[in-house]
Formats: sequence, structure tokens, C-alpha cells
Amino acid sequence: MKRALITGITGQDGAYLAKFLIEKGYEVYGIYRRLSTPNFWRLQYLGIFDKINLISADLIDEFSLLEALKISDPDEVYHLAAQSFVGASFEQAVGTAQVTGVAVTSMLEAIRHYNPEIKFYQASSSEIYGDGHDEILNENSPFKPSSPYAAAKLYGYWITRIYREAYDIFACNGILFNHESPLRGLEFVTRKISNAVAKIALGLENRLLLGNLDAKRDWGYAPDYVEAMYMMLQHEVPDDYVIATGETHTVREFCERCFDEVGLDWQEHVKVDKRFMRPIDVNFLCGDYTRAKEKIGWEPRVKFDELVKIMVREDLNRWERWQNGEKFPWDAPNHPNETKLITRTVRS
Ligand code: NDP
Ligand code: GDR
Repeated sequence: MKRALITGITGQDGAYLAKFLIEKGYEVYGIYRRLSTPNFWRLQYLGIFDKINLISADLIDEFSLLEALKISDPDEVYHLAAQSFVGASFEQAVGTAQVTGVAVTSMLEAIRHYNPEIKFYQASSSEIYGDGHDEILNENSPFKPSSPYAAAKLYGYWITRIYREAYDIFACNGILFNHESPLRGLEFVTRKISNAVAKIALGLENRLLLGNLDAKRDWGYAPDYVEAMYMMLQHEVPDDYVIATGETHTVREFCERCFDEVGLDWQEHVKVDKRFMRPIDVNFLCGDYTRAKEKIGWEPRVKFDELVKIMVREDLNRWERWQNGEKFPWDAPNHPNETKLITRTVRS
């Protein structure tokens, strides 16, 4: 039986990947960090919490990562943990550099010392291309990061390549474009919208405050994307791959389609609020996944319209169950209104 160690198992991708690998017959280990309140809702929601071996570790403590390798003795490491919210990286730039950037080296060093035969997946990101593009992006497109998060991810990208070339470690960068799901964190724009639309449709809320509606993103479906991570590590040679849908849409279109789904007019509920604008934003992203298709046989299954449906229907279903008094693991009821939280530097 193969063993996999997943960092970031409590996040969106970690939970879906764990489910996928369990179904493939893997023994799955995941690192979690000690928090004052347990944070396993996604694993419980997918019904896999009892099938996972949890190891306490933190990315800023490299010895805990080495210990996690010793305990799990994995064939494959999927390094997904990060401070993953671009907006927060402007507020916690140094912390993001350490957690999202330098910790990739800690993990690779731990692998090099413990067992360099372990295969390594790095959760790289389309954010490394940054702002200023209007062309479809592939593995050879130039990088110009536009946030502390993106700069940290670019560091992680290069250190992964350096360990591949210098030490012959089977290390791959998955350059994943945005991917979403009903397990997406509530601060990301798609889930913020689908959750608000569900509440507005049920009369629990009336308005939705957003930032840059003109930003374009290539949005895919997270369960499709975690399969690509696994497929990269099964190929004969390690490489870097763009994972995307090849379609791009504005935040405005995402909004419009979500409100359409419940028969409402988005313009009656959505207001632009400067507090949700970033100091610099990435205005266009669209990915070309030809290499992934040709080399590892990966293609996206769920595209934009279906993604919208999946997300709005699931948030609607959850709030309806909640109104009927049902209790089940789910994030939204405990999530404060975002206007209470915002302190970030606003674009003037
Ligand atoms: P999430 O924010 O949902 O999950 C992040 C995970 O990292 C959580 O499990 C979190 O733990 C963990 N984590 C954060 N800080 C630490 C730390 N100091 N020590 C240990 N664990 C930590 O992200 P996603 O699942 O969406 O993304 C997975 C990865 O892919 C991330 O690296 C992200 O940057 C990258 N990525 C994501 C894309 C997307 O569209 N989703 C696209 C491209 C790249 P906790 O639950 O305790 O907070
Ligand atoms: P992104 O995702 O920054 O692309 O990073 P996010 O959903 O946060 O933003 C997408 C775009 O929407 C605009 N936007 C808003 N964003 C948020 N969060 N809240 C708002 O109210 C709002 N209004 C407009 C943003 O300005 C931006 O242009 C995600 C993360 O998962 C990263 O970890 C990952 O690397 C990249 O995707 C690929």
C-alpha cells in the first residue's frame, strides 16, 4: 500500500486530495497545526476524517516537518499548506514569505535528509504570472508576481526546480489556476458570492459588498485539479504543468451567473466597496493546459457554468438545512460579516 503525506490537509485541496488518494488505496497522513478551535470540518464533511492519520506539525518548525516524514514514511509528499489568501499577504507580508515561500525549502530539505526517493508535489500558482498579461499563459510565459503571496510562490517554484536539478529529487510544480468548490474558504471571491447569493435568496441577507469586478480569472473545479497533482507524480519524469480550463470570466460575470441561478438581479444587491480592492491586483489570468493534456492525460471536466451551479446549489442546500435546524460540519454560520474583519491597505 502506498503512503502519502499531505501538508494543508485541512484546506480545500487537502481534503479533496485526501479523499481521492484514499479511494486509490493509499494510506493517507496529513499534518495539521494546533489551533484553539479544531478545524477538521472539510474532512468531516467529505466523510473521511476517521480514515486519515493526523500528525501535528507547523510549516515554521522544520523539525516538526522532518518528524512528520519519519512518522509517515511516505512515497509521495503533497505540499499544499500555505498562507493562501492573496489579500492577507499584503497585511502579513513577512509571515507569508516564511510560510508560503521559505517553508517549501524546509520541506525539501527534510526530504533530502530523510529519503530523497520521496516524490514531491509543490502547490505552485498562476499568481506567479502576475498582472500585465492579456495572452493565454503556459509553462514558458514570463513571471512577474504582483503580491507578497505571488513572490513567495515564485520562490517556492524555483526552489522546487533547484532541488530537482541539484539533487535529482522527483519534484513537480503544479501551476494551478484558480479552482473552487463548496469547500472553498469564505474569503475567496467565488464562495463569498455563492454563500451571499444563497443567503439573499432565502431572505437572510440583502446585499453583497465586493471589490474589483473587472478582474478576470480562469476558474476550475477543485476535485478535478487534485487529480492532476496525483497524475504528475505518476509520470516517468518530473516536470512543471499548467492546470487550467482555458476559459476566463470576470468577477462580474461570476456574480451575474450566481444571481441568475436563484432568479435574482445581481445589480439590485451588489455594491462595490473600496475596502475589498487590493493595492495591486491581477486583472487577467487564463491558462493553456496543453502540456498536462499531452504528457499526463489530464483535462478539466467541470467548466464555468457547471461550477456556478454546483457552488450556489450547495450553499443554498446548506442554509436551507440550517433553517430546518439541522447540524452538520460547515463553516458559514460561524463566519463573521467580512466588513468586521477588513483592515487591509486600500488602493487609493
Ligand atoms: P487553503 O487556504 O484552503 O488551505 C491552506 C492549508 O494550509 C490549510 O490546511 C492550512 O491549515 C494550512 N496552513 C497554513 N499555514 C500553515 C502553517 N503555518 N503550518 C501548517 N499548515 C498551515 O488553500 P487551498 O486548499 O485552496 O490551496 C492549497 C494550496 O494550493 C495552497 O498552497 C495555495 O496557495 C495553492 N493554490 C491554490 C489555488 C486555488 O485556487 N485554490 C490555486 C493555486 C495554488 P489551517 O486549516 O490550520 O489554516
Ligand atoms: P485570487 O482569489 O486572489 O485569484 O487567489 P480571490 O478569489 O481572492 O480573488 C479573485 C479576484 O476577485 C477579486 N475580488 C475579490 N476578491 C475577494 N477575495 N473578495 C472580494 O470581495 C473581491 N472582489 C473582487 C480580487 O481582487 C481578485 O482579482 C486565489 C487563491 O486561491 C490563491 O491561493 C491562488 O494561488 C490563486 O487563486 C490562483
